[in-house]
Amino acid sequence: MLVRFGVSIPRELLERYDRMVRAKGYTSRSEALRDLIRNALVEQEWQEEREVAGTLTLVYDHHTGDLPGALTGLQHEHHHLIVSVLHVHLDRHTCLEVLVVRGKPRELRGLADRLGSLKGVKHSRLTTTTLGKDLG
Ligand code: NI
Repeated sequence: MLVRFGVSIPRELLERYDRMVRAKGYTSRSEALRDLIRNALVEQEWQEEREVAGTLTLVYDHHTGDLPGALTGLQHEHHHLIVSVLHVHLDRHTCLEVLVVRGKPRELRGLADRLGSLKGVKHSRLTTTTLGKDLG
């Protein structure tokens, strides 16, 4: 069920908002506002330690020491947080791995920090998203 409500907003702020709405290709202010609200709610889920989902992307050199063994060991240790793993060989030395993760934000951030700080990991990024409950 949709509900309408009025919003008071400074004119200049609304003009900037409308430009952003057009630039992003939204068909209406409302649709863009719904997405802004959902983003804020997902951010709150991560602050409130609710169960969330995410992806952890790692780019690493698999010839560095026993990095592949260390990564595998840590992933087994945290198997309850890892739903799926995609591995791509980017070139002769470099791997890209995407882990789909699910759990409490503190645990997922901890896992991301441990994997991302291993020697030979060139870049890591945790993308924070949601299990999608209660977002309309
Ligand atoms: Ni590889």
